[in-house]
Amino acid sequence: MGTFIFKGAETLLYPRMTEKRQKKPLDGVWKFQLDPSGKGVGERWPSQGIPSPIHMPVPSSYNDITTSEAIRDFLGDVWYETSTYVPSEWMTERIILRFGAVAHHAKVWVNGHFVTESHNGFLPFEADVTPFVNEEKMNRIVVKVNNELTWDMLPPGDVIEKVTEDGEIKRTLHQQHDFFNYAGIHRSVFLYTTPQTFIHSLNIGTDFNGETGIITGESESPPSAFVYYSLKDDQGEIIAERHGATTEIQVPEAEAWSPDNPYLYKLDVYLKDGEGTILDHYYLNVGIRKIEVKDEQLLLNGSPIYLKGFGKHEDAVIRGKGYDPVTNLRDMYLMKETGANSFRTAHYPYAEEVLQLADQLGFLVIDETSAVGLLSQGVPATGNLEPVFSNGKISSHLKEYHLDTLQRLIERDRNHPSVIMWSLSNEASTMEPEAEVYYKDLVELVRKLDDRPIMNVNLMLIEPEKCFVSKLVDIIGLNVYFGWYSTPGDLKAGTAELRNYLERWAKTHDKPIVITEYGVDTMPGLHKVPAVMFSEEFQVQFLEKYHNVFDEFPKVVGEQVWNFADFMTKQDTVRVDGNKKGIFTRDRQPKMAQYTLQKRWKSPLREGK
Ligand code: GCB
Repeated sequence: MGTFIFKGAETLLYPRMTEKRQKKPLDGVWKFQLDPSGKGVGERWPSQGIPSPIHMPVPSSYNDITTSEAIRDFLGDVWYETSTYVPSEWMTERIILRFGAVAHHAKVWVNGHFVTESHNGFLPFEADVTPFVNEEKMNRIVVKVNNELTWDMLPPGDVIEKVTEDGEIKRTLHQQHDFFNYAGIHRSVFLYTTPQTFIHSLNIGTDFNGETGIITGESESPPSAFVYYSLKDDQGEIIAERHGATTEIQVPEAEAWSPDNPYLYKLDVYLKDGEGTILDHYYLNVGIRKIEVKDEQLLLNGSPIYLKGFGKHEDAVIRGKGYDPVTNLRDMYLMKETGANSFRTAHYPYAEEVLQLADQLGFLVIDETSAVGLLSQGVPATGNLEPVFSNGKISSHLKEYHLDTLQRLIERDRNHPSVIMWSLSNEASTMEPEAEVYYKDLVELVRKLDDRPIMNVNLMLIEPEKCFVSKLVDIIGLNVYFGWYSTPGDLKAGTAELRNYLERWAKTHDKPIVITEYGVDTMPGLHKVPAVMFSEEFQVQFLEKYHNVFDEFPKVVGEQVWNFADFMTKQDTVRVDGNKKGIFTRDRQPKMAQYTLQKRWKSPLREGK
């Protein structure tokens, strides 16, 4: 299997309408067909259309839309098709076809011409389709999507083939990660335009010294054009104007961005020719804030901040992993209501629209790559871990893919004030010495691209004294389930184990710690006194006991419960219609534990909490 990396000339700027740019969402109902024998290309579906389609919504996972088990559990190629006119006035512009994300592999044709491919299920990709679109006829867009995982990509997985008793070959997916392998066109599809001379990229940085804010801007654009920045406050009043591709703007008496005051400035960026004519225009929201790790604390705008919140998933009833503004906003209001100030994009980059709202509503986001499952076991991981780094299971292809994902994640998300740190991976086999070289290269790449703190999230089997990666990062993420996966049901023993584990981490590393996961499966409506596992009472007691222990450790600078809501997993003996560790049900109604969190998170606990 070759490498899955495609560094094209694409830009990762989110499509926006301005007087110089247009966009047309292609979301809606598309045609769809399974292709179990992989005959679509041979039968020329890209140019002739897919022959026996059903209807399928975009964006959405395709798995849960119909009642067919064959579609839900399908492994292999599926095809999507839509058609659209392109307005005449677009014909002098660059016309770009952009996908927010397609899981996991996609090949795209426009009017029969192959235009691009992607092998990253959680990041955007696009193609300049200007040469391939017709002015007067409908344009056919065909996408082949494949949901198979390999160990050359993230998240890794294997397709296992077995011959059944009746001689059929049965293919199943073997995966380490604990979420359903939803697939399809998961995020919005846009056709958009840019002028021929256009802004390729923007890198906005901010700093804050308690009074003055500093905004730095860096724009990549053609040498023949001039860049011009105009900064406005939230009322649209101009605060500063600057010329030059690289700029620095000082904002006296700046309004600093924070979860309590998510104040956003607006930065308009123009490209002009020698005569001052505007060639291109793009804009961004800018939150002035400073995030740093210092003295074993996490500081926001110079003061300690304590993260309260959730590990989430992009997961909802029927839509699966399809981006849905309705669910997303409900989630954000529920999180605010619970007193949360943060969340982690476990276990992959989320839709750009999620981060846009996090900027506006004020959430601190731990932005994670799709590196989940870089270890020998699935869930629950107990007992001895087999090596994956030292025995070649993790190949140089996978590492290149990981580096590429990280780079593109940073390029996509670096302008969001809500993003406060990068999470390199979730629960990798970091007790192998070979992991050190692997992670050193990841850390080096991040340091080159951005100055935000770096986190890596650890499995509770990782021994602090033997971890080869934690020393490389700025802040340590810990996933802890003592009293659940170990000493099940015994919270006294569980909390003692937790205390001991945290003591060991605090002793071996002079870094702040965020509890990135803690939680228990809970059936809504199941009540038991005395509490037993899976009851609502048990979830409440688990949280309360864990919180008491967290409060003993000044180095613990955050707690994010696993999970915000119940979510779908593959079928397994340890899962009842999915993972039930949600504080909310899958349809976003509270379990009793929401009130436990609300009580704690809405009252001040210690500085920054
Ligand atoms: C973990 C994983 C998460 C699982 C969770 C669980 O440590 O990071 O993906 O869903 O445990 O519930 O077992």
